[in-house]
Amino acid sequence: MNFLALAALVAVACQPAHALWPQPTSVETGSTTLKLSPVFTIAVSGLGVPNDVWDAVFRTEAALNKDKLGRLVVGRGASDASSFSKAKTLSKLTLSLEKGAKWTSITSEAQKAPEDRDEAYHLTIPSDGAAATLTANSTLGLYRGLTTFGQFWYEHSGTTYTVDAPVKIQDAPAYPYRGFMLDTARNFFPVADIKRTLDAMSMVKLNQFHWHIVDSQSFPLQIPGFTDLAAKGAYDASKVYTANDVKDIVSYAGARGIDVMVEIDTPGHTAIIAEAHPEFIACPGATPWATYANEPPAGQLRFADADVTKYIGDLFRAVSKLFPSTMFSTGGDELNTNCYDIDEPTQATLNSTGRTLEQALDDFTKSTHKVLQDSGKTPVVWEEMVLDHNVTLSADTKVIVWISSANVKAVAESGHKLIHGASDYFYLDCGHGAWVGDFPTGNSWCDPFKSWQLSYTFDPVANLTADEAKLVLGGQHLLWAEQSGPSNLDDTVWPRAASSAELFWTGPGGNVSTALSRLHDVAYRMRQRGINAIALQPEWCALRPG
Ligand code: CP6
Repeated sequence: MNFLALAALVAVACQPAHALWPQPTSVETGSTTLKLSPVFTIAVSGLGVPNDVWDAVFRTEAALNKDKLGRLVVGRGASDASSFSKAKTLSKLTLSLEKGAKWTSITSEAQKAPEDRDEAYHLTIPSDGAAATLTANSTLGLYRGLTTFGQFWYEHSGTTYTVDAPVKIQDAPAYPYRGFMLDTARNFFPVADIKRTLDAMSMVKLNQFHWHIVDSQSFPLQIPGFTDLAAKGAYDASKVYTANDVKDIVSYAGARGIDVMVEIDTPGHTAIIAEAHPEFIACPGATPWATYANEPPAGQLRFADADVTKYIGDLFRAVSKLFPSTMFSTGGDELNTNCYDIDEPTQATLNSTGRTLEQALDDFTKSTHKVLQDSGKTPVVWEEMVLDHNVTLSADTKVIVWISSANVKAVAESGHKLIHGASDYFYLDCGHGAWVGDFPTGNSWCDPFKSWQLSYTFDPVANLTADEAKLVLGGQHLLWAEQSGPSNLDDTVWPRAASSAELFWTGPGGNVSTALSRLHDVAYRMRQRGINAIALQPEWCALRPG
């Protein structure tokens, strides 16, 4: 290889970054150096500014001015220093709502239905030292703009600066649902891990935490009126989420522009309920487990039973009160019918009521979903509920694709709004290893490991008609936690999950080779904030002159 070719390769591998992530939909930057005043302030204009807006403002100021916990700077830029002496200093950012807009909390805006969220904002940073301006129609938009503002700043020898002034950004997301799913049932994650995950999510403008909180292996959620489930189903008394923990997580998320959608997966993935209510569960512990469930232990709700249906309805009503989101996932994946073939009570019920199993499933779904709708929630289900089962779903039910991206078209044809999360692109647990005998040590069929480049280049509207494309709400990365726990959470998720954050904010068509240097900076900043994101390239690359 000759020298020029090598130099070109290095340049591609280590481009200086405009460190924005996700890339705004419209951005103009210049090439003037602008320093940030050490006494930089953010001025908010208006009366009745909500507390979570002030908190976001103070956190941004602290991060930029002094906070050693979460400096938003990277150590790049030795050659930029030559322009410091001539550079003007920015000492103020003014933040205001557009005319006619009302001050509401970031939390209440984030907790709206995805279709009703307004995350657009307008940001300018002049190069002459005049105040920067951030405007939006909602406080959620202002919050997104603050995040973008914070991504402009580098530090060298104690000077905080950008080389991109003047800046003009008009930004809004391509998709309103940009999520991350965490399974806290296969292994437990303490509240602090979840908060750290929410921090990382907000850094890349993700707005939806999908909490797969319970499953067949453990029931860590303490539900008022149903406390026996966690008392008997948590791994131990310390591995529970109390109602206060949930409140804490929901409000921490809301202040960061994130809505929390809970999932109580039914009628499959429920074996653990037998610990408190053995009478509700068919085929508990049946062997060989693989005949009766996708993962041990076997055991699913006796959904044909009227008492079980009522119990789950009551449970949903109680759980709904803990989560202010408009959405509630009732799961519905991987239902195993063999389990009911060997369950005498279910067979007796079907016989006496003259229904098929599918008809009973329809009754159960209609009844439990009605409770949710009466509680003001929109049901969310996994794809099998529309592709494999003959159940009645309200037209507003949202569907998450998981089995394969090849199923997106069929889900769209059902007319339901859909959320991308196909295992062939978005499963973070894939590539961890194979199943060995009775012990699930991984999901070998979703191997190999899914790189950030793979999800980054996913096309959310592939094969869809224009009308079907309108049903796409967005998408998410997912972490099933059979082989994850607090010790490998951050490095399994970050910065990989940032790739879908940009895909669904900026829209498809991103270029992986120019994204790399920006994503490298994302990972770097996450580590500064205590999120153990993995390296994507040598640190040297980020130290290259801009
Ligand atoms: N648990 C639940 C799981 C999975 C699903 N639901 C899963 C299936 C296949 C793979 C990974 C995870 N572990 N409740 C499917 C939605 Cl490869």
